[in-house]
Amino acid sequence: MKKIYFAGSIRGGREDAKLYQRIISHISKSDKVLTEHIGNPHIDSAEKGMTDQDIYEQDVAWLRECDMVIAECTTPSHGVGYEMAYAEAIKKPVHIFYDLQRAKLSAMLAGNSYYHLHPYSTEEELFGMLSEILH
Ligand code: 6IA
Repeated sequence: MKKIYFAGSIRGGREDAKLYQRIISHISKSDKVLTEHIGNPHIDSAEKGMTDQDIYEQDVAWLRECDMVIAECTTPSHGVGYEMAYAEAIKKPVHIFYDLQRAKLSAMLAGNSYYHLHPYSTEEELFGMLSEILH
């Protein structure tokens, strides 16, 4: 079972939280998602008691532990951008998904050949590509 670090926007905006939840469920069928809370609609209360420093340290530890990073980057997020760069620096494979119609993916991700980019038009396409990556 691979350990997957799933990244998605939190303070950048929660418009896609339900999509994150569906992606996490899909990955969890075959692999272990270290960051299951990303899909939690009540993340504010779930993280109660954790300082920003706790969150940062926990997430960096999980990034170091994981076998692969999968990010949904349609909603822009400083935290996700940071995680993408961190994952590259420690040479973890990184797969970036984004909705072709809705996303304006940053040139700092779109222009970096290190990343495996997966633009999609439908969720069916997204889940098809996801299954292939996890295969
Ligand atoms: O800048 P953002 O908040 O959108 O960054 C989102 C990314 O940073 C996610 O991929 C997470 O891995 C990480 N991250 C940011 N905030 C948290 C968090 N609690 N818990 C876990 N990971 C986080 C924030 C709770 C707060 C809204 C009360």
